[in-house]
Amino acid sequence: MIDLYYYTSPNVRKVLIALEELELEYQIRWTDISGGEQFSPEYLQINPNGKVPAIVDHDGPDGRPLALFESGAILLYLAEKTGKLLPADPIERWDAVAWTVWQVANHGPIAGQSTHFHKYAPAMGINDEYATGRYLNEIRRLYGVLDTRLADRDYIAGEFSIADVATYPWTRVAKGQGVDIEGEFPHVAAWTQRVGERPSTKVRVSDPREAKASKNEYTAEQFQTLFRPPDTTGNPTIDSPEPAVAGGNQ
Ligand SMILES: N[C@@H](CCC(=O)N[C@@H](CS)C(=O)NCC(=O)O)C(=O)O
Repeated sequence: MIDLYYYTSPNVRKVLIALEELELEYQIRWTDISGGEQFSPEYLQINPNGKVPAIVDHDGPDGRPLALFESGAILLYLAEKTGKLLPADPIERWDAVAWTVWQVANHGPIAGQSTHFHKYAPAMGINDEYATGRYLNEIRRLYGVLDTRLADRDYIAGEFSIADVATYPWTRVAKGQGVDIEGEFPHVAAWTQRVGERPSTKVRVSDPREAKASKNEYTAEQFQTLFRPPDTTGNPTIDSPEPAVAGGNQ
């Protein structure tokens, strides 16, 4: 049995899709990141970085329990555990790993920031033209890279793999990133539709909190917990350290 530490989010959906594809037994451990549950001492034992997803595989290597964080590491682990979702041929396999790392190191983080400045911050009355433009330019560049890749193949690494599993949950919500996939990146749009037809991508979490969380509407307090913007009241925070004493450098 695998525990999936879950909240409605693209990074967690990657793991949900993989578990469904691989037909592994799992249970949802609801983790309310808008209420700060990712920072509880118990959860930090599982993910010291205080984010979802994380898993605990109670039947891990040699039957020992394994706690794992970072969606990319989890996908690689599940692929290794089952011998599925990665090509058998080493050259193709490393290609699939490279595209998986591309997603977790480039596409995912930039899509997240683009969503923040395009959607979440404006909903709180915060409009930052520089940040919005910077992340939108970079996410559009990344979709261009993916579009070129998908021009002559059905899946990112030839056969359906964890590279597709990692990327799909973010392309399906590209609108929130400020990107018009259908209009600008036809190969990405066709691939998103193709992957979205797989039953694994249609699974719904039955927890009653899911519907509310899916709306992505946050109170000011939840917004602060989740996004931790710099404190504008003048109190020192990690983002705005105490100003140096005038004439400082002593
Ligand atoms: N690199 C991490 C990113 C995880 C991540 O950013 N998770 C978000 C949800 S998509 C989260 O837990 N946010 C809560 C917070 O930042 O406090 C991964 O791929 O697993």
